Amino acid sequence: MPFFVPARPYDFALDPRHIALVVIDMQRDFIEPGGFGAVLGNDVARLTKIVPTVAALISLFRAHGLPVVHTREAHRPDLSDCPPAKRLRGKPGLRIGDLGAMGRILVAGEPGNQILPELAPVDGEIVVDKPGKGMFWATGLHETLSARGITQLVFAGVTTEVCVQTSMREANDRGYECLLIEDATESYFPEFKAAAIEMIVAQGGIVGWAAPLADLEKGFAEAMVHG
Ligand code: TIU
Repeated sequence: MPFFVPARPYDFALDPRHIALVVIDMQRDFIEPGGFGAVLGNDVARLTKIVPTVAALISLFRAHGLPVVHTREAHRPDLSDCPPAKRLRGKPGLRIGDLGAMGRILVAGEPGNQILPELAPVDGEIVVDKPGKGMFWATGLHETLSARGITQLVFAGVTTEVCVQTSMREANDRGYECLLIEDATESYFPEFKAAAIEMIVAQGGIVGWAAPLADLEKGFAEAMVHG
């Protein structure tokens, strides 16, 4: 049975039969020193603080037997899926594919490309390597989710205004209802995180809904009590 989660801009009607959690790019590349996030000039330390909240969110979905999707921003070792326009952007010390402190930057299979051990996928969960910022571009994920009857997505991960927001917008255009868990996402720029959330919920939820994890937990707990 659907139940309501207190959210902005208004309560989110969550249907456990049709929902999945999507955890965006909680990989070492963005969260530990020496990865892609750091070579772009960012202070990666501020992203680590959401790890316990993301872990609790994953646990909530697992406890209810609900699907969990993990994405990684990852390129093939031959970089055939990395357009020069992406690889050559800016003036980083190391570029995508170069050898860094955690192996080749943003390349599938390298140590830096692994999801943090605290948040590691378990058997049966969907793991998507995506060459772009959005999770649907060149991944086949829409077909996978559609085959399972998924029409609602709860979002977490990094970074709020880049891969999370892009994925939410892609999901929006494909007909999914999207709920962002505010304290389970983070940006290198606090003002961009705040602005991204405001953009998502503005105009009657033009991209989707937003709520803290506690309100999602409350929604699940009340649904359990009332059957
Ligand atoms: N740079 C930045 O904020 N993000 C990315 O490059 N990728 C993701 O957000 N995953």
